[in-house]
Amino acid sequence: MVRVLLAFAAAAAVAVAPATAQEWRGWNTHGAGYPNTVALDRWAELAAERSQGRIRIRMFHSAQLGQQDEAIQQLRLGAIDVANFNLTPLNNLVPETQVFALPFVFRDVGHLHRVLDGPAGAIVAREIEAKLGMVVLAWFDSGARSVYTRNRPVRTPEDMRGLKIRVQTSDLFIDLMRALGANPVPLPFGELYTALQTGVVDGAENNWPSYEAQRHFEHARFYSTTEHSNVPEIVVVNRMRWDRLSPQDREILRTTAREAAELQRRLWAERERASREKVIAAGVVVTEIEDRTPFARLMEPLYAKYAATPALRALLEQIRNTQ
Ligand code: BDP
Repeated sequence: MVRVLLAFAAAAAVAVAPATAQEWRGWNTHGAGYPNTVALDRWAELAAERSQGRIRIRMFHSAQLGQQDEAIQQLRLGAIDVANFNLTPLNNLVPETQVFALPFVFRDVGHLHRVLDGPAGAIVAREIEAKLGMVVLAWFDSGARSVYTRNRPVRTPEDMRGLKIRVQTSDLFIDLMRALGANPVPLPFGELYTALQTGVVDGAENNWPSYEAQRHFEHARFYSTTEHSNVPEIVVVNRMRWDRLSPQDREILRTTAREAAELQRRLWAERERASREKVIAAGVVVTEIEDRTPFARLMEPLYAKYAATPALRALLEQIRNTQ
């Protein structure tokens, strides 16, 4: 009898334990040393420390829990608890995110950060929360995305004609490539290295750190600084998880996520330079696009299409009016 009771008590203790100290699963597409990876690990550390172990996040890096489109669904369902997502794969789900992906919409990095941390950032965060069942805690920088190709450099939009260019799952990016006369090929990030290697695509577009860290430069040796989009990234938590937290723990999670974002942005600026130098040393041919007007002009129709409603136009104005 005593044995049975003890066993029962032990089982009850196990059943109760997860409510206080359950480990959350975190998703991230990048590998060791990447600014996002370092910042997310720091976030987990800070959150655990300040909550005295009540919030325990185990980060799974390098897309171990799946590619980004799947991870977004997993996070909505609660199979993944926290994540860092680029806004592009949310474009088709939340129209407001498209405005942040529009070509040449941010004037410079300072402008981007002020927009993210200001009212426009709050609007986009609110819409993501309302539509997707996830709560946005902070914004990461993802730099400027540029085009890179396998066989020849891109100097003008004409050079893009007919090229198969990999894009993320986003109608806006599909239209952006079509506007340049290229053939967009949506592919998961994790499949791109092989696609470049085997010639399934002629090129792709990304920032310096991803181009370098994913080793795309090994097979696409021509990088052209089109800098056509500065689409940023979010740090999110599943809505049900969030709702179950005490106000104190919510505050801890939010504050530590913001501190992690500050770290990410600092590391980002350094890594952009370092990645650029590294690929140049490895023999990459950089084509500096001095005049981006021909690219911008062809992409102009995206504004009418993706900032079509009064609310989206107001958001665009909000960005433009951010000093
Ligand atoms: C990287 C983003 C990552 C995207 C990737 C891509 O950080 O979230 O998945 O680009 O192009 O810059 O898929």
